[in-house]
Amino acid sequence: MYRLYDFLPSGNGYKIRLLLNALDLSYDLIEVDILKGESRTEEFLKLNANGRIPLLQLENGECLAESNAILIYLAENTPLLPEDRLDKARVLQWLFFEQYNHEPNIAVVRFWMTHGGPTEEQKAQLSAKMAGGYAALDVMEKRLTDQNWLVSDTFTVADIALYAYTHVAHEGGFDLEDYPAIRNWMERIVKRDRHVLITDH
Ligand SMILES: N[C@@H](CCC(=O)N[C@@H](CS)C(=O)NCC(=O)O)C(=O)O
Repeated sequence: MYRLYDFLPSGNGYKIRLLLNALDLSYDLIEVDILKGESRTEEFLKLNANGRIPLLQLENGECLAESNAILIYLAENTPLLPEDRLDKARVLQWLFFEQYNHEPNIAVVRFWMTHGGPTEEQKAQLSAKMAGGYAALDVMEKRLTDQNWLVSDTFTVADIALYAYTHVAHEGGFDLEDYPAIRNWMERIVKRDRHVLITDH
């Protein structure tokens, strides 16, 4: 049985819970309260030297970190990761985009806003972070205006990775009113079998 170390409000962790449920895979959830430093204990650092969730422990005890690497591992040989070389690379394209352009803006601002921010220091970065977040949403909107899904018109782990923080972007103050294609895409995701909420596992 897989063991997932996770913190339920985390979008990075939610990606893994979305995928495990979509694939109907059972797992044990080990909750790690990152706000109390539980991902930085000596014990946890032995599992992930980077001190972060999500962390997937396999049946043989091996541990895998980085949400998008975990998505690729679990989705291998399933319909959620295309076999076609170019389509598979396009999934990776969206996963790298998510980590470089989307998450550092949208997830970070959400974290600030839901944890007592913005502080004076955060305020100094806020407009750049908001602009970066909207720029990422613009890229997604353009893609989803013509297609139902991000890659090859089938639901893949690219959609899971981008959905995780997009669906809670409003908690950071992002307004999705001008993003109808993204809103329709999110509705399609919610209607899929075995969809779970960010608070679920
Ligand atoms: N790039 C990593 C980011 C992981 C990450 O930032 N995790 C945060 C929660 S979303 C965390 O564990 N923070 C606790 C800490 O830094 O102590 C991934 O995609 O998994």
